Amino acid sequence: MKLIVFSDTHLGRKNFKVAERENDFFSSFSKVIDYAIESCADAVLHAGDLFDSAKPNINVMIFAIDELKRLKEKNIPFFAISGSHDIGSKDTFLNVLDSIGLCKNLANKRYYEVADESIIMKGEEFKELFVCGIPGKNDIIFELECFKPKIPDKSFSVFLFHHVIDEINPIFSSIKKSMLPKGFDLYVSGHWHERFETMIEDKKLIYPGSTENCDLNEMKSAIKGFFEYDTDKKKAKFIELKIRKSFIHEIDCTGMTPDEITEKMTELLKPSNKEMIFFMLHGRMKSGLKSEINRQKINETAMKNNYLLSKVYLSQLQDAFSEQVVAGKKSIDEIESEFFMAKGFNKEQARLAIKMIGLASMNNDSFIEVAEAELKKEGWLG
Ligand SMILES: [Mn+2]
Repeated sequence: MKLIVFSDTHLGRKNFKVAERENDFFSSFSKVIDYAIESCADAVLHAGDLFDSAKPNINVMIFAIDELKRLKEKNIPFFAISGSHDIGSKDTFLNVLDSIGLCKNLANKRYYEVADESIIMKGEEFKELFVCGIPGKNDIIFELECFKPKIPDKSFSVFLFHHVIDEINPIFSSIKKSMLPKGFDLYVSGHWHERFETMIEDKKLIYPGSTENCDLNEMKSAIKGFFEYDTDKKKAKFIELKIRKSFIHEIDCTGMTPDEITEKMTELLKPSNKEMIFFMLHGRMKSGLKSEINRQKINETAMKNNYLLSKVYLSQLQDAFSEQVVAGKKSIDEIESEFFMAKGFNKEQARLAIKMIGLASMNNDSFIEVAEAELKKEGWLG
């Protein structure tokens, strides 16, 4: 059998509030569906975060319905689990898709049966395939050892989950690889947005990763795609998706003036084909304030040169030393730090709070995204 395996499609996500970005996420999804149909796949598997939210906007719902209908017309079943993004506090739109027969949500409670001390996982059978899974909730891990999969004889069995294992990243992991139920032929997980492959005993565990860049951090590595899995050869082939390009320029502005910095960025704005460009500025300027950097000129040049969007990040950049500081008076950082310590913050929390103020004062509409990325980088957010 041929299985198409993907994950973290985050339909409905529109990063940087640009309409085209929503279409980029749609486009990646459609390409996977096209591939499944053209390659005559037997089944399509999705490991969570199909949508960016549990209640997507109507245009997003219509898009998903239309795409899944294409699979249905070819009799290709679509198996999924809800991920951390599409679970919601009460219910998930995945259950609507399930109810109208376009998807099997294996995280739906009808697939579990409580029996004595254990929970039987019933899953779904299709031809010789057996698929079951758990929703991408962290509290489910406490019940994990109670789960008893009911794997039919002579089937090719797949376990879907949506958790980061310790082997990928001990800080961001919510599950130990050793906790996963044994006896499956293939393990597929989402939540980690980069492609990752490992083994569980002699069986493969694959993370296809996200199909588009969900944030600025992801754009740094930016290889996106999905897996084609051959159950006879037990081979997983990664197929790369062509996505919109982005350029990230980290510029050390130490010893530069605001005009020189503006000029340097302008030079980097070569004619584009609707790419995205980001300038991350750092260091201490020779003179002037960061507000003197001409961001309007950068924006206008970027638009003239056909970029989809351009962003200048100043949070790591420092104004030139003011005379006050040189004269031995307190810097703004010191004053802020004292303020937070007086409020009962420890040194580390105060440092982080000051960093957040720096980000917020950029008055940037992607503040939340940037702040989240920073907190993640610092290990405060999973
Ligand atoms: Mn995700």
